[in-house]
Amino acid sequence: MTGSAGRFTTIDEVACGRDARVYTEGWQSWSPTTWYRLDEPARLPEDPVRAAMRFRAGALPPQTGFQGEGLLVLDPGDGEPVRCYGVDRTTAIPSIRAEVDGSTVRISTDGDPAGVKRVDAAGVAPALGRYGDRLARAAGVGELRPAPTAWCSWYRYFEDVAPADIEENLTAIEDRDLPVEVIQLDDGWEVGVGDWTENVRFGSLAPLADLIRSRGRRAGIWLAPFVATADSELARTHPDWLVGDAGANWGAPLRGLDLGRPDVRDWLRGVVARLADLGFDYFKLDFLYGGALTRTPEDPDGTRAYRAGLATVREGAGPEAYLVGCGAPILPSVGLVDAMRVSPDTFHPEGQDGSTGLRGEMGARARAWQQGRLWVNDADCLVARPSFPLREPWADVVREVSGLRSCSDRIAELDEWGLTTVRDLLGHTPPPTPFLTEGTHD
Ligand code: 9PG
Repeated sequence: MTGSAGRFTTIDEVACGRDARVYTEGWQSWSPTTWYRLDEPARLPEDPVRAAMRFRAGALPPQTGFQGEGLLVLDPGDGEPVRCYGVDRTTAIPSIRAEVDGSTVRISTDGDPAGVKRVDAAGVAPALGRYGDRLARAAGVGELRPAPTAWCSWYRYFEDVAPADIEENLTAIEDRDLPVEVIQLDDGWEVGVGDWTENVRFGSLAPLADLIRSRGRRAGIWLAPFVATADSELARTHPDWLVGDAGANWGAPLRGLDLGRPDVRDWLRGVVARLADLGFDYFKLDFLYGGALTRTPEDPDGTRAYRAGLATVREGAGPEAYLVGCGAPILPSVGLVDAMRVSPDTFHPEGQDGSTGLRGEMGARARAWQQGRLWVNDADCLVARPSFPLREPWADVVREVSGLRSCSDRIAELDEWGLTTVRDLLGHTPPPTPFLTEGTHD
């Protein structure tokens, strides 16, 4: 479950104090990303499915020590500058490790040592800010667009969503004059993952998109364009389009798409363009890590194919569409998405009772520095109904570190606090610029 095949070359050795901390950038949106004390164990995959869905294929972290994907930060904890070790490119992303030996930390990489740049600054926020600015410049990130506010079906309806639910909430949003710009249909409309046509419950998305737009809101849609379940029609008809092991969900093994193939990209462009033609102009692009499983000598970590795939999605969606990455490789997405999920889900269906905690808090806080530099940070939906016991602390996290503001309740189930909080958080979206207080590791 751990260990990488590649060789690691030492690039630095640093004497550290007792308050030293290490930050490890996770591979994708859902990967653990946080600051650790040197004596803390790093988070490791519990099983092969989680390894595929939370970590990086072929580059699992070591049993001891720390590993970041393309970026690792060391605060020596003795008043000396914070050191960011990171790449200023978006393909061929090396792993970067920190090994602790007494009070010395050894930094190493499995990539070209010259490609790992060091950015030093006095303090965590200035160091990560400087690194983020540099990466954004190298990746050609243009002016960032303000994120529209959204209502999302997932955290209330999950896969059982039906057109009537969308219409009910659209009307409820109007009646209460809530500051929601996009009505975003999540998972549940499609025949299957890989088979991006409407299931029997939806029939056609055309009337639904028309309804949303005729009532003055934007239409948003979820899709997982870079994966397919092994039992999909796509897998049956085009087995040669699929690569790797992308974990499992929807009751089946998941495979990635080989986005290095022009025929796959042509198909992908068509899938997205059809939805754009129906009137959708906000796309929640999920499980994107499946697009970086291609391995060739020219593209050894699949990141070139991945970026070609994301560029194809943009072609299909059109230049004005708002693209939100989710389950997406972090560094390889820079410059190609408008917003990025920087944390795991608010909850999975079994966690609506609060029993699984604030799953999104750790990553959303640690990655706050990415806001306004790489993209707009999406910490995931606010859930404001009274039945979610963690709604108050979760709203605080969203208020503090989410640049994209969305909510996901049946509006009719909101009490006074819920309505006030939706109004407040969605009515005060931060600008697409860095957060003023990006915090420290403590
Ligand atoms: C729709 C959902 C929502 C959600 C996304 C994503 O590891 N897993 O099995 C796993 C399942 C679902 C999931 C993340 C991981 O959630 O983050 O907002 O859109 O898909 O299916």
